[in-house]
Amino acid sequence: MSVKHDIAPMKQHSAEALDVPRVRSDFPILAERVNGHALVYLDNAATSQKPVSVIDATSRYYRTQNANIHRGVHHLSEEATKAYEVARSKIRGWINASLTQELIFVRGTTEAINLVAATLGASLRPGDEIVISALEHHSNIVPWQLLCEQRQARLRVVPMNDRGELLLDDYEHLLQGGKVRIVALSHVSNALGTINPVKEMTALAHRAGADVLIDGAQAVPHMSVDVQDLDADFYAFSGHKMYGPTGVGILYGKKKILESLPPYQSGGDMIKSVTFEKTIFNDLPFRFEAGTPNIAGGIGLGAAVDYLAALDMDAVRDHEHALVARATEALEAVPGVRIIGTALQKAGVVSFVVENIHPHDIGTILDSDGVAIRTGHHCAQPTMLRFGIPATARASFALYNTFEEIDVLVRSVRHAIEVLG
Ligand code: 7TS
Repeated sequence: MSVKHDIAPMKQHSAEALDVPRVRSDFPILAERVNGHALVYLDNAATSQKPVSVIDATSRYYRTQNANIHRGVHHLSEEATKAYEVARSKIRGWINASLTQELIFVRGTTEAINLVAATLGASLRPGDEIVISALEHHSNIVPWQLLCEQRQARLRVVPMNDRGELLLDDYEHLLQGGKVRIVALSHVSNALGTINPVKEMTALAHRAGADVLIDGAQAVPHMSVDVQDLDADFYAFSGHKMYGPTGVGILYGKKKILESLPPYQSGGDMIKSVTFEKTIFNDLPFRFEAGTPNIAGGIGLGAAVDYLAALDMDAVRDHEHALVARATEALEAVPGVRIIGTALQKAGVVSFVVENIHPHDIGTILDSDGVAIRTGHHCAQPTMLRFGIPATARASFALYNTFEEIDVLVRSVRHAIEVLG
């Protein structure tokens, strides 16, 4: 095997510890009570909570800046355009893209992947291959499946082992066929928490002549991401999972590739000029941003980046790593509990099943104790199938979660077993 799997070891020298109580005070919803209990919010992989600064930035836009962007000469339109484009620059810096033209505002990860499938995918020929992995979210499976049907291309899947780690020998073997045009992989699995060695996998794909899309939805909230270092051609993520608003996300794409792609959606803002005979398309990134965007969302995402940039992302990663380790150890000690996804490199997620109890029932008892988790297939049904289960209970962590909250989670799981077992 030519690739080492252990790509993200815990740093030995500890980053400056995260000031969790201070962080918690920035998130008003954490003071809510649910069913008579203090809220313990452990459904962060579905969506994270929002700090005051993000809430204020979106509300300030509507109170003082609201206008459409990229068109008006009046004061408010200029203010709104400036705020939106400043947000784009902040996000550029945060993921270390070299140009703001390489950042396309989209609705979220799902739209980002659909955009790439619809544009890059348009050049596929019959017999070409697309490689994804066995632990993808449905949004990184279905668009490729549809594309394969349209272009008579073939979908290939990198398998995983019983810990939920991708089998890199099999991946290399798939690439050797010489037909792979696109590789689309999650950076971090939402159902298992596995961190995939995407930098190494990208390099291998490039050597085989394929373009690479990384689904970073579950990575950007948990670790610093440098798109130039990863060298992926596309990197997609959602604002709402990284403390920003819903309905906004980013598709990063290398300028050279974006310039070569046909338009995605068409209409206003993505054009330079239109006559009934011919339309000249706009420059990047606007040529992929048809119509009035989620302006408040973009500005809010800029505020979320400010929030994270003021923290040490290594400290965030270390804190969450400790939470995952503690939750894993404590849950494993509960008779009847089995952890699903035991990769050596994990971020943010602990999925588990309890003998003879359906995950939905666990979730309902936990909710009565004020603990919010997600239960189900997590939009990753092939992952569930691989483990021979229909669903898991999933606790997913954010920078504001505490060890005390894990104690509450584990007590509540024991409570559920007492009631249901
Ligand atoms: N990719 C991954 C890895 C995800 O976890 C999700 C959402 C998506 C893509 C889609 O993101 P969206 O913002 O476009 O919806 N994952 C989850 C989850 O784990 N629970 O709810 C949504």
